[in-house]
Amino acid sequence: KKQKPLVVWFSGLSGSGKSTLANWLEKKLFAEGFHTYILDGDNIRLGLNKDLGFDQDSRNENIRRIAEVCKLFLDSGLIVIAAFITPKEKDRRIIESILGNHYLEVFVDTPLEVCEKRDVKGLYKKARNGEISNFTGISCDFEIPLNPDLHIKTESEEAEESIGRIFQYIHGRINE
Ligand code: GGZ
Repeated sequence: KKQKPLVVWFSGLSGSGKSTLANWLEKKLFAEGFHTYILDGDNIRLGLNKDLGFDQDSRNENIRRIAEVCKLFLDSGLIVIAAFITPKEKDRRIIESILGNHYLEVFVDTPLEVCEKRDVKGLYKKARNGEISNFTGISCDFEIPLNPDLHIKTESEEAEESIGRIFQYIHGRINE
């Protein structure tokens, strides 16, 4: 099957559901015969970017390097699914400047209260206790995306529906 490369970039708070959606989307694309690769904190922050922390400069550099890696994968023809908080609008524009119209911005919109209540990894609790500094949503700002291509409200839509909507949106752009 012939495909056109694309980067589907999920942005949103920790615990908003980015990775879950990324994995569902990969499954859906695989079932449809597309070749994909997921980039997320687990394979980037533990490897390539393990020298980076969570102060603003490190986050900017984190995002910039990831966008450059995405660009390499685009050259190889893949559909890249990236899942990073990407808290600043300025960084989203940097991604766009690196990837051009191959960049698709998806805002995973889950309210802070909901993410904090889930607190799957116990990080919000630690952030509230001051054990983690610069924690997005608590001690660091998340700027609401101004002009995302897709806006996913995880509270009012099942993941399956969201994935269906994303697939509808991108399938014209990834079919050669
Ligand atoms: C935000 C943090 C922090 C701080 C560690 N702030 O839910 P997680 O655990 O698995 O995902 C979060 C991940 C965020 O890394 P990103 O590369 O996506 O961030 S950014 O785009 O802002 O560069 C969280 C964990 O790292 N984590 N400390 N202080 N998230």
